[in-house]
Amino acid sequence: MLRRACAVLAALMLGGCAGPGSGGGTSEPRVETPEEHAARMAWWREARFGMFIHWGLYAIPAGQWNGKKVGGTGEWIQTNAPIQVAEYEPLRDQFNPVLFDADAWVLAAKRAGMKYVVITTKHHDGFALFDSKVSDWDVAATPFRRDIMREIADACRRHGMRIGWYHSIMDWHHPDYLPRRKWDVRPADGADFERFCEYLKTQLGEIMTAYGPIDVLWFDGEWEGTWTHERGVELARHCRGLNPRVIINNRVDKGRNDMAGLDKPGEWAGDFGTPEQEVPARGLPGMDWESCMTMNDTWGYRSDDHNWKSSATLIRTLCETASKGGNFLLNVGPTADGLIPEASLERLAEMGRWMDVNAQAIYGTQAGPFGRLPWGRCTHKGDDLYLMVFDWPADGRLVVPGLLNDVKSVQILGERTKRLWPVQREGEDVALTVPAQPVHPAATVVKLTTVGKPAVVSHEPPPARSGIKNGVVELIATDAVLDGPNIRYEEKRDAVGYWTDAKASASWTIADVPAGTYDITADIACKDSSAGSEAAFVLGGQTLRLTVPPTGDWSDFREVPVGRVALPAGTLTVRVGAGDAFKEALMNLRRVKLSPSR
Ligand code: FHN
Repeated sequence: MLRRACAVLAALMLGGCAGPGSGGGTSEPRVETPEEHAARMAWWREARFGMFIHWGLYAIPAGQWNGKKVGGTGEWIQTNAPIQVAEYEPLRDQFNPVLFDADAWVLAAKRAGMKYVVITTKHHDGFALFDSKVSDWDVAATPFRRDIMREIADACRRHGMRIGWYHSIMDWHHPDYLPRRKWDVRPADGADFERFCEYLKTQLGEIMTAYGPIDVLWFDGEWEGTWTHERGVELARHCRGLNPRVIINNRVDKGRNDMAGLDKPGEWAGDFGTPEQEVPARGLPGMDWESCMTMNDTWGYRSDDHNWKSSATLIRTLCETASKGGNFLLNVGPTADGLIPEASLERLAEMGRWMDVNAQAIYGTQAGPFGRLPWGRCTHKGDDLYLMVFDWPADGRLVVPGLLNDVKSVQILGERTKRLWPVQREGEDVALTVPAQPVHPAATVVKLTTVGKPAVVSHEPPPARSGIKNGVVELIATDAVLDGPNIRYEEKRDAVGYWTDAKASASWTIADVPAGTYDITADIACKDSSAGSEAAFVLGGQTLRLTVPPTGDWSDFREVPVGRVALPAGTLTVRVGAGDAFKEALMNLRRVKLSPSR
């Protein structure tokens, strides 16, 4: 799990790299203390809100190639079309974003209330938006010639914004990167991945030193087999050796649990988790994480993507991430001319107007103390609770459930009349009388100051966890360690899904399981058309096979018997994978239960 321990592990990587292809260690590792870690993360935790920028050659085709629309996100066009490297390279000669204005971009972020900018220095197509000494597949070789990282870094410093470099490990252009794409006709013999890793480290050295100290390294494209945990740990160590203050995301290593973004159990490099296009279902105490999202459906610009999220949705997502103790990294995909799309600017401006009034409910706050709130979200700072009300009570009565403290004051941010708003204790709850109309339709913030640190009684059931209850071993989806392609935990189904590859598996390890004979059952869902695959449940040195029955659809869960097994006492590992038969997908799996046989 992405915890202090991982940060300490990451901090152990001070100095150069040891190990294969890394140029050898240059300094003794030093453990970063929790206090030092907290100091290094302090600005990031305070910031809560940043701008993501996906920009590169792919903005030129903007989702079309040879007169045809290419599906998928704009920055993936080379693979989705596909476009051979030799055909893609001429885009370099067309890149001339004469309307690019780094100050305008950085100010748009700042005025939206964002505190940091993370921009693609190199995406998967391998093209560098900076002047690299080790490649001419870079902006210096374009008609534009200007060093974009230089201009962004200078603008960020001018306007007091923190600087983040996104850098893709996966590289579809470099001849030494492996594996080759299926569509790539270039021969792979002679390709030397170690040599690619040296190139990767050299370019990272360039972007980490040529523009002054930068604040965040946002790695991506770490999911392929050639990139390993060992390489991730070494690379994080390399980067931290260049700048011990830099904050590095968890995609430098292999711990990420797919789009859910947080680390699987274990020790992984990286300072924060990276949920993508989603916000974790609940606050994750002790964990740093940042949800990254698009404003429409694409990261890199597509001329045909007009599916914009409303400003209200984006404001509420910001409230949602902050209410769970996370950061929100919101993306813009500038055009080939160098302009942030008007629709993005409109939303940024609207978010900025909301932040002008309510920023104190976001910056430097922690996850609120409540479980699910019927009317909105809550953040917390000292004795202040920021009630971010999405559904404003038409009857003027806002109930705060389970708040045990007395209330010192109630202030509605942005409310013109600074009057006192009556408070009524109703058993464990506190009822506030508020005006009939909200201040902002998306979210109106009620700042409630308590007497003493807020204390809340929650009737929310604690989040279920895997473990042994009354002799029954329960293994739940959210705790599964997932391995293999595509498989992921699906928040909305609370199940392991996307089991579309026979190599994928889900496993659990539970200590202190009593000896005995157990009946195994599984909560599964399987669309009728995909039924008939075979699932293999491997535990206690035995394999139980289940022919997956139809349950109707991927969300229709049913508990099905799997078999009976005798187990010795001790630590139990259960691994679920594909057996011999495999259809469209194996199944969705919500829970595995081992009940002592009667
Ligand atoms: O493949 C990339 C994608 O293009 C985009 O950069 C996102 C942003 O986080 N990351 C990868 C998909 O997870």
